Amino acid sequence: MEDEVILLNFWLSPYGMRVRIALEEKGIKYENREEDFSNKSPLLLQMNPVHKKIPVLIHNGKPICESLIAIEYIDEVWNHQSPLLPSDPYQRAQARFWANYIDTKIYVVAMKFWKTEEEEEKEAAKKELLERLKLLEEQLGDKPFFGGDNLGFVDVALVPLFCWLYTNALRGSFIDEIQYPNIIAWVKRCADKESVSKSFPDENMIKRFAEERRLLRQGK
Ligand code: GS8
Repeated sequence: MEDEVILLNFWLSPYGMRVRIALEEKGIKYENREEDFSNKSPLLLQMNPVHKKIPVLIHNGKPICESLIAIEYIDEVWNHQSPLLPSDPYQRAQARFWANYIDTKIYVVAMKFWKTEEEEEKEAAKKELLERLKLLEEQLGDKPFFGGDNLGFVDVALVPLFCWLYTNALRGSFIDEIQYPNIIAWVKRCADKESVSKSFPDENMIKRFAEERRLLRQGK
């Protein structure tokens, strides 16, 4: 029987992008279904009754919620190619540690930075985010990917952040090549991969979205 794979998603969600990248890395055919947060589908409410959030991966009718859990699931079920987690238990634990750091320390402040309307708060979130990224800059070192020679779990967890940081006003001014040479080179290396570029939204769509938000804020 053919596997049925559906992804409940929202095009701008970095969490959704993680799952897309993992599916693309494995070459899995899936149906992407966009959700409207102001009118969530009955399927989303049924499949993720606890958080009612995307992404939800639905594999042969069964839901897998939380993006990092979905990536691990994908890696375990489709284990024939492109392993995302290392096979060594210690290395695997390390990868999970850094993915957890990315979720709890990086994405949390990135979301604050992205969503806050208040200038001072925005500046503070940016400063914090840059400080925390410094640790990842060191952790990456001169390795091609966090996972070593190939894109892995930690890379998939982090890279969607940069589809935002690389667009609109943030481009160039947010994170610079002098202070973050490893991360900058790594983002480019990731973006060269089809699994990543295919999963990133169109840059113009992000710009339009940011512009609409700006106008909305100004009450226009
Ligand atoms: C986060 C999912 C999430 O925040 C994960 O999957 O890793 N820890 C989860 N999803 C957001 C969209 S991204 O900003 C969401 O579904 N929001 C809808 C809502 O809150 O109503």
